[in-house]
Amino acid sequence: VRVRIPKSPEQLNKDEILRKKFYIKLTTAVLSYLTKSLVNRGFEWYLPVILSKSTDPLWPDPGASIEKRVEFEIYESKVRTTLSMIVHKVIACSLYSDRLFIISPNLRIERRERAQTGWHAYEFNQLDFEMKDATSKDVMKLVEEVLEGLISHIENNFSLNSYDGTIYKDIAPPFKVYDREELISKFGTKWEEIFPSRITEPVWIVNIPREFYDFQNFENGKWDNFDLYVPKYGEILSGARREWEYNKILTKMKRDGVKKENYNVLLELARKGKIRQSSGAGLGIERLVAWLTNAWHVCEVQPFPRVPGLVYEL
Ligand code: ASN
Repeated sequence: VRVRIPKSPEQLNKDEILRKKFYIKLTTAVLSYLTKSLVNRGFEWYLPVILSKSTDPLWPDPGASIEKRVEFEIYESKVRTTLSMIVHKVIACSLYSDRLFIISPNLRIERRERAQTGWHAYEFNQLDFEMKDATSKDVMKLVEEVLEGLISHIENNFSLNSYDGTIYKDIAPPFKVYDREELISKFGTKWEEIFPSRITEPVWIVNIPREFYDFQNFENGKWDNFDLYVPKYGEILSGARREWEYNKILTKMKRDGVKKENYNVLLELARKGKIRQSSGAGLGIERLVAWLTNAWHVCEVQPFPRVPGLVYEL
């Protein structure tokens, strides 16, 4: 099936502009509720960085599909655009804040065929947060609480009949937890495509092999990380307990072919024992809004759509 491709603002008719205004209103309500909830829970609010020598390797991650890595030189230094602020937030959590969050643009130049998934954008915004001395369970519990609060807030304060009238989501935490291995044996290796159509409420998926910063138990090989999947669409949040031990981080970088030269500061702090234990996650804002509104494409909720493979003037 080919997915309808979101248009640029100047291509929209009156009705489509009304719909866009609805997404913008809802995004405002979502951002306002989420930031308030985190600030009330003692989180400190950071502004994003965009250019850095060190950013998320997004590798190895079975879900990553990057067509191009954006790198260039400023002041005789090679910098990359932010893929996620994971490195910065782990360091900030060790040096500055017990709890912090950032709403940061993530630039991921996804392969152009991903326009058809309806679930990828080449620029999106992530609500990325990190908590010192917390476990994965603590983070999952916080996400469940905030999401449940958000949905009742929207239902109480937002006129739901504005568009489609069907944005009501019935959620009842705690969400079910599935091990990825269990899903592979049930649905095969393409479980990620099949599974979202088999669920009727958000669920957790745990134990996903991915980047060096997620904690892995070297004795049994299991990963202490998690994704939140929503019905019909798929993943809207991913997070983990973090690695903090120098030797483990180094071993994983070597194993996975990740260049350690890009992570000198993190490694040096870890070597000195200055990386504190933490857990955290990142929530895709546009994906959350797309799920809440039943949008047909995640880029549809963006005022200026960032569709993979399609560069509009705006
Ligand atoms: N934000 C994610 C996390 O906290 C990392 C990512 O975006 N790749 O685990």
